[in-house]
Parts: sequence; structure tokens; C-alpha cells
Amino acid sequence: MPQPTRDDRFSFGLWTVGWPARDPFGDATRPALDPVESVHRLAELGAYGVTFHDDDLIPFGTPAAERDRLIARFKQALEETGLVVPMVTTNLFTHPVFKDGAFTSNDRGVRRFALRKVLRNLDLAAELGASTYVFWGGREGAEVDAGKDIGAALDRYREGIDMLAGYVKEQGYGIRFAIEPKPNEPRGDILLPTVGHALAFIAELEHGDIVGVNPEVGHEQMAGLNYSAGIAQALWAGKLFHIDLNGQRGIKYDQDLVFGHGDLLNAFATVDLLEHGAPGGGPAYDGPRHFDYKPLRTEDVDGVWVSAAANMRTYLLLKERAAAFRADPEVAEALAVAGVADLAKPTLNPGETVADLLADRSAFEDFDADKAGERGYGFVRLAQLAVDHLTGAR
Ligand code: 3MF
Ligand code: MG
Ligand code: MG
Repeated sequence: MPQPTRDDRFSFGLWTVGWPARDPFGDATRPALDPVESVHRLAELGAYGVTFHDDDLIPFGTPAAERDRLIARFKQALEETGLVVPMVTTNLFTHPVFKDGAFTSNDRGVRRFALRKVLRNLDLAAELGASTYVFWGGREGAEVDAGKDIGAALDRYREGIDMLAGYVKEQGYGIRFAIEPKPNEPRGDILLPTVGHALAFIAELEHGDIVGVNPEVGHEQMAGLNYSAGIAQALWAGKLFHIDLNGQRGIKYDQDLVFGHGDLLNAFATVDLLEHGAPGGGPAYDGPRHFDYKPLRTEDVDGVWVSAAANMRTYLLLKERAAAFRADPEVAEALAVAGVADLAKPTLNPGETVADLLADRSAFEDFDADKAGERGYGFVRLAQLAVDHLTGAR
């Protein structure tokens, strides 16, 4: 059985294993975890990295001297274990001040406070050697259409991200930003609800060169979208800077299940894509395999660590299965029948003009559309080969 090692580059948010399992209907079912303990336990399980929101490490409102002490003991835990901090993020959603948003709150004072909160934490992220800074705007949204000017909100979102990206460049921090889309929850509707919306927003930024996306499995699936197709477009755009892996079962509240404990077939496609890149030769993902899940509320503290290990185990099992899928000659043949690699060939010949295409009778006048319409692509056979590999039948 595969065992996780540092080379697998698995990372976890402090807020994942540390979730005390308080939900809108019930109290916490587990004690809060000391971040130092989480670092040690994650290292023992084979993770290489730990990520956090400012408030996961330093509770909101902590005085400066206490803040320094908390950071120092966290750094000591990192030194003792060799764990790294690949990504850091800001909590711009828990405190009541952010109830109408942070960068896009209707209250200008709140917007300025949010920028200051991020600036302070960016300095810490740089100090800890993080290369990615995630922006999940969970409160950037609305429930009442008349209550939010969406265009103005996007202007303020752009103003905030551009100002912060400019700061990172000025300081020479070498940090890239990753925007995490989500369609809803906690707001009724959240701005930048999908990977596509986020990519379109990034194209409007002054400093878009250092801004990409951090797609989360469950968030895309909450919108009924295909996660592996979404990250394939982000890879295509050169914008897949980070990922949040977890599980989700259909269009409902954000479940944050263990990776693979939702749509397992799409998890297989996801790992296959992350590890091997697109079949036509697109780039593979080279960042951390980051889990953003919640141990079920039914689990005790031991169950927390069982669930953390489960994420990595699922990933490694799927990685093995995906490698076998790619190496299978029958899969290669089915891919050929389906014409998957043929799609990589440009539709026009080198240097071909519109006039050339218009003059090519074989493309239209003599093209037998009925015959081309008879072709079977064999996609179902391909799907079943994936299922066979996934279930260990091949
Ligand atoms: C919420 C999330 C967030 C983000 C995090 C960004 C609290 O659904 O997924 O977790 O991932 O804020 O880093
Ligand atoms: Mg989430
Ligand atoms: Mg997330």
C-alpha cells in the first residue's frame, strides 16, 4: 500500500484538522487543536506542508507581544518537523465586521480595514517562505439584489487585489495570488462564483501576471460543474497556481468531505490530469496537493487523524490507478479510436488562409457529412476502462 512521503507534497490547512465541528445547527463536538500539535501530527502522517488563515494561528484581536509568541512557537514546530508553509491566506469572513464583505463591503472603513489585515499577514507569509497567497472571498457577495452594485463591487475587488499584488512586487516577496471561487455559502451569492468567472476577472487586473486560481473540488461541484474540466481550463490558461482537494456529493451545501469520498470517478480524472497533464500534451500541475476538507462532525479526535490520512491515501491510490490506466495498451487503442490525440492537430494547415479553406472542396462541397456522422467514438468503452482500472479489475 502506498505511504505518503514529503515528495508527494501533501499539505493541509490548520483549519481542516483543527475544525471543532461547530455547524449552523450544533455545538462543537471536538476540542480546539493546538496548531503546534497539528504540525507534529501532520508531519508524522507524511504531509510536507501546512497552510493557515491569520486567525487560525493568531486569534483575531491578539495583542502584539502575544502574536509574536504564537508565531515563534509555530516556527519552532516547523523547524522540529521540517514541515513547510507553501500557502497562507486571510480570514475575511468570521468576524461580524465582514458580514457584508471585506474588499467589497458597502462600508469603506471595512474595506480599508480588510486591506490592512491582508497587508500584515502578507508580511508574515513572506517571512515563513510561502509562495502562494489565497483569496477566498466568502463574504464578498449578497443576498439582496438591490443591496449590492455588482459592477462597483468588482471595481473595489480589482482595486484591492491590484493594490496588494503591487505591494508584493514592490517588496520582492515572490508570492503569487490564487483566487478561490465558490458559488454560494456563506453568502447567498458570492462574487467570482466559478473558475471561469475568476479567470475573466484576472484578465481585467493590472497585476494579473501574478494572479491565478485555487479551485476547490466541492465548490465547482456545488455549481454542478465538472472539476477536472475546470482545472484543465485553468492549466490551459497557465493559471492553476494552487488547488483545494476534497469531496462533495452533488449540488448541496459545502460538504468538505475527504478527497474521493464524493464523485470518485471525477477524482480519478482529476488525479490523472494533475499527474500527467492533458492527453494531448498539456502541462501537468506542479504545485502542492492541498487538502481543504473537514473531518466529519461525528468523528472524535482520533478520527480526525484517520480522516487526514484518508485524503492522502485516496490520492496515492488514484495516482497508482491513473498510471496503470495510462500504461494500458487497450486504453491507448481506445484513445486512438476516440481520436483524443487528433484534437491536438490544428484545424487549419500551416499558413492556410480563409481563401484557401474556401477553395478546399474536400472540406465542404465534397465532404461526406453523412458518413462522418456515422462514426462511433467509443467513449463508453474508454469510460469503462477507467472504471475497470479504478475498481482494480484491470
Ligand atoms: C470555504 C473554503 C475556505 C478557503 C480558505 C482559503 C475556509 O469553503 O474553502 O476555507 O479554502 O479560506 O484559503
Ligand atoms: Mg470550501
Ligand atoms: Mg477551500
